[in-house]
Amino acid sequence: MSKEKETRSRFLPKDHPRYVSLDIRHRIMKGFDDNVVAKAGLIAHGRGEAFDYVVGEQTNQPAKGAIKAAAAALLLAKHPVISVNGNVAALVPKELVALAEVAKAKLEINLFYHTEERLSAIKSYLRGAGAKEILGLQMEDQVSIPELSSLRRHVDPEGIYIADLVVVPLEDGDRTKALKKFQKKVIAIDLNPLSRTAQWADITIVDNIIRCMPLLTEEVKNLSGTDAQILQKIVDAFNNRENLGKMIEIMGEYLRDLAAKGIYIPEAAKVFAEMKEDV
Ligand code: PTJ
Repeated sequence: MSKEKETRSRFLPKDHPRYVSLDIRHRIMKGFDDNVVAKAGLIAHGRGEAFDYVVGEQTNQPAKGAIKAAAAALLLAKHPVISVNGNVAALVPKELVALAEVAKAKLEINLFYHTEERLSAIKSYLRGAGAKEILGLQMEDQVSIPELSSLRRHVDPEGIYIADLVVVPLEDGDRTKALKKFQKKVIAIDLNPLSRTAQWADITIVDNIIRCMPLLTEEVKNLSGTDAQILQKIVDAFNNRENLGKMIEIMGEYLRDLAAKGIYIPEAAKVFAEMKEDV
């Protein structure tokens, strides 16, 4: 049995009620061990888990609307680029390659905590998932985008630098703002509708990347071959401000519903109700 399989069978019992969540967390932990995920990526993942609770761990209607608009925008773009960081490479490597293929987009590694070791580890993950072309690999060939001081400013001259649209999953807000100011259309994937990334993007998909990547790829497939005018109408009809508002509203309603219940897990509620009757 491989070390990985042994760890999984020891710590991740398949019948655990939170198996799916633990499995995803394990991917991040393995990514950290493999030098793919930054230490701060562990914290970012925890924040994502917390927000996922508050959206009911499901793809809500506004997220579906954002996915459709994002698919249409990807198909309209001339030079779409998907920006890849450590968390994304650890969580959805195959899905990234699949989306890049159907949307004819390029994959570019762009790291906040940039080191040559991490770059190389992420490249291996993407290659293992079937990626043929990966941009952002030669630091000496990179160019800088203005109004950004983090290492994320270094971008590939064949990728983000000339892109008309950039997909930024699990991103930090500074770069999203800089990309916007650099005239790029930005699609963000972020479970936190309050994050600066979510607020600065043109289209924000407030959903777990694990759930929305396959849906986005499917939507691109569904819409491919659609007349450009119709695609443009889909994009024009989408309003990110309204969509974020709806997501925040859903979170509020969900929390109000939970507040009314107090104990929302049916089995636990039943046990406590029975205990009360016994007294
Ligand atoms: O790999 P690097 O060096 O480029 O660094 C990547 C991280 C993620 C560490 C860096 O971009 C960072 O610090 O990001 P932030 O500012 O923590 O933002 C990450 C956002 O992603 C937060 O708003 C989280 O709520 C959100 N998030 C975390 N996990 C998920 C998620 N959104 C969607 N799906 C998730 N699974």
